[in-house]
Amino acid sequence: MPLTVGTAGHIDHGKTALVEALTGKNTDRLPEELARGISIDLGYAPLELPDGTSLSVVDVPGHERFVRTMVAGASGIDLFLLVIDAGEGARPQTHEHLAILRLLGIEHGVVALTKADAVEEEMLELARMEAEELVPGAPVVSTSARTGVGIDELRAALAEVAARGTRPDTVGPARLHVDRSFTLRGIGTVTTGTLWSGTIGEGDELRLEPRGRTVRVRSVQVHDRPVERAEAGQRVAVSLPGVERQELRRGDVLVTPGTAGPSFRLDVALEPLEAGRARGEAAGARPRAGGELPPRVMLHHGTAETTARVVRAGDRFAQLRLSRPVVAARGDRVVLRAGTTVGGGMVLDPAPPRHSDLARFEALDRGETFVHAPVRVDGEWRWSQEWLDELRGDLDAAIDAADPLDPGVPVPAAEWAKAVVPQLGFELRGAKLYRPGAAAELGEREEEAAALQADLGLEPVSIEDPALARYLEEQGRLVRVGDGFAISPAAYAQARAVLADGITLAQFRDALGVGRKTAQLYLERFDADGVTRRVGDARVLRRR
Ligand SMILES: Nc1nc2c(ncn2[C@@H]2O[C@H](COP(=O)(O)OP(=O)(O)OP(=O)(O)O)[C@@H](O)[C@H]2O)c(=O)[nH]1
Ligand SMILES: [Mg+2]
Repeated sequence: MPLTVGTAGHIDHGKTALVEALTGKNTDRLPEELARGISIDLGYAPLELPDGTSLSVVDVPGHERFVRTMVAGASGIDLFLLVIDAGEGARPQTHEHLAILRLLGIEHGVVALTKADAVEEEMLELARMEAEELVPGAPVVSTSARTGVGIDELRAALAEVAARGTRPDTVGPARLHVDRSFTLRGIGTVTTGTLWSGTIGEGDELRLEPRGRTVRVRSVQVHDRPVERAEAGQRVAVSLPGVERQELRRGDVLVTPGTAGPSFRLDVALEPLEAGRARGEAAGARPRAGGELPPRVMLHHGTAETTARVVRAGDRFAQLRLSRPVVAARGDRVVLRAGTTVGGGMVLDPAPPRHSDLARFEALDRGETFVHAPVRVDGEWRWSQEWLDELRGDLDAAIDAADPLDPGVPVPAAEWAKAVVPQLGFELRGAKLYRPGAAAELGEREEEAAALQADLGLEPVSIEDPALARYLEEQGRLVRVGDGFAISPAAYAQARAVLADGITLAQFRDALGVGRKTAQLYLERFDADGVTRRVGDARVLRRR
């Protein structure tokens, strides 16, 4: 059973050195990491334990400024490896990382006291006592990456907690939260992440969200080794032919089609920051769930982060309104930060209605389910009337804001579009939706149109707005020539009158009294309109 273990702990406490001692791999690879001697981005290494357990290690940075990166690395892990410098004891990010692990629901792990070679026995004993109090129930192992002391014991402790830990869900739909992507010569775009649930294999069709794109997996690797099928709990690299590297970024999600879509709202049950416990203070009253949450927070989910507005519902619940969509599922954990970690939550509804009352939250919390945004049930899409009305309202607002010359909105790029669009009552023209019978109108642009028309004559005038020009041409108010120019309809008629069978460009130019370039534009337009045809140097008139 593969599992992922993530490091945690204050800056410089020896996380990366310990991972290297365990796995033989130095995960600090960025030039800036090597120069500054600190971790900045996530690092990954495979770890085979003596009992045959294979773990993927995610090494996180400890610097205060990179807590967001730590959260991205920690979400999706199965076990923690909390690292505490035996000489320093617990420091601010020891506490914060521990709080984050608790908010993410990661309960099983090991505490490693590091740099045992650098402290006296008595100091080590103090550090051990502090660690046991801080993380009750977790094995505490003294180690030194420098001398190798305790590394075997640490392996044994990891094997023990791995055997106790919860199994990742390998039967559910596939969900992979992207943390890195790169281009490999001869292979194309490769993206990596921790597989939260399900399996991914060669040839699988997946959805890349929130972009809303269907992709096909060419090949799968686990820690640089090709596999037929990767399963939940593994570090996975997936190659996606036809996808540009720029189309992928940390925070994106690959999912089994039809199982999860992007959402701008999450209904959550708030999780308290266990401040008292995390700081090792005397056990105080359990803080109220949610406690004091600022109205605006940074939401961390999977490898994604976005600002969110917190709309409370009673003491224990909130709707989070996001500025960028996330792809979540019921039961997912989120972390809320505002400068520092301020709380967290468990997703009750990943796609809730905009307005929901306390009763709905409570029902969700009791395990009831509601269909709001579309879900696929037995192959068919279902959604609530309220959701459909919300969508129609959003599209109506977008149409109101659209250019009156083209009063339509693109069809939503979602999987449910085919099922939902016919229910909306809009008219589908090409790839856009319009109100039934809606026609282009100038609206407030009549003045602009009149000014443009007043400029027109024999000489082509350059036009700035192609949509406006197209509209005016349909109305018979101008004629477009070349790429981005227009003439008056009268000029077109005048030029048409001087055409004669067999006329050359030079003759036409002289007859019309314009320059060569202008003459050329007119003749091209006549060709396009089927009035003339080019034969050698001359134009012959086509007759119908
Ligand atoms: N004496 C001694 N020094 C150690 C040991 N392990 C790590 N160090 C030193 O501690 C410093 C920090 O080690 P890292 O492994 O980079 O610490 P880190 O926790 O990964 O730091 P960040 O990733 O920046 O949070 C380095 O200078 C290491 O050489 C050890 O076992 N003994
Ligand atoms: Mg490090």
